[in-house]
Amino acid sequence: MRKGKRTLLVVAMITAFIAAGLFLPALARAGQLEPPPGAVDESGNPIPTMHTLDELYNKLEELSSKLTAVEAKVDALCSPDSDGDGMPDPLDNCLMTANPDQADSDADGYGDPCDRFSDLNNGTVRDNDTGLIWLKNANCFGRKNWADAMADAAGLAHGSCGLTDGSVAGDWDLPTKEEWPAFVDKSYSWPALCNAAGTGKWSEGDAFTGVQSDTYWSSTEKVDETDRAWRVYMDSGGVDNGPKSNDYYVWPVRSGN
Ligand SMILES: [Ca+2]
Ligand SMILES: [Ca+2]
Ligand SMILES: [Ca+2]
Repeated sequence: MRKGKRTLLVVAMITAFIAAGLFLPALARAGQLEPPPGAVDESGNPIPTMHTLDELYNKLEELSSKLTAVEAKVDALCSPDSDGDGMPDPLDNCLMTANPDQADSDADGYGDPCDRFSDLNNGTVRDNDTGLIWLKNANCFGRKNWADAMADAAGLAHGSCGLTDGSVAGDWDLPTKEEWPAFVDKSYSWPALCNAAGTGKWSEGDAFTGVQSDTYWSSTEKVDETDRAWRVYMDSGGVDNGPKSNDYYVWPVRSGN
């Protein structure tokens, strides 16, 4: 045998001895893949079953997702509490109304004091019946003819009318003639609008501001008379159409996405 080959053989043998010395005890401690049923070690303890790499990987994945959930919970608990009711914003079922008990009688996820309308604390109010997001300020633009009202709504964005919602021009529109009847509450008049809880008539700030018991534009043109568009009377909640040249109030809305 040549000297080079002999050296290689010696190195291989030493490596094998070291490997055996390092790993055999570990294997003994880790257990066997499939020990015989009821097998015990010399002390009488059950021989543990060794986990496969797949099992260990799955366990790590499981632990990792649990850790992520705990981190999210900690983040939520450390968030601001805008209404000071002891429930941090991400967990509060009624963000801008103090409701420490978080009561939610109909279990729809919206606390009793804002069961119908939720003030999102960013210049917007969510209609919890329809999911639409309305401008909190129902009189940011005054009275406009239909074309100007449409332009005002289309140009609305974060930074104007009290908005801090990250919206951009193009997100907002006037309500359609179908969205108005779904929004008003004809149980009430002057205006035909309920409060945030859905239990009484609207009053200033609950949840909207500046609501006019007057006429508001919709975005829907009259099909057979294109110089007319649909409008809502907020005093009664009724909807009909009028000449686009008339000046009515502007109340933009956007989707909840
Ligand atoms: Ca709170
Ligand atoms: Ca609250
Ligand atoms: Ca509720």
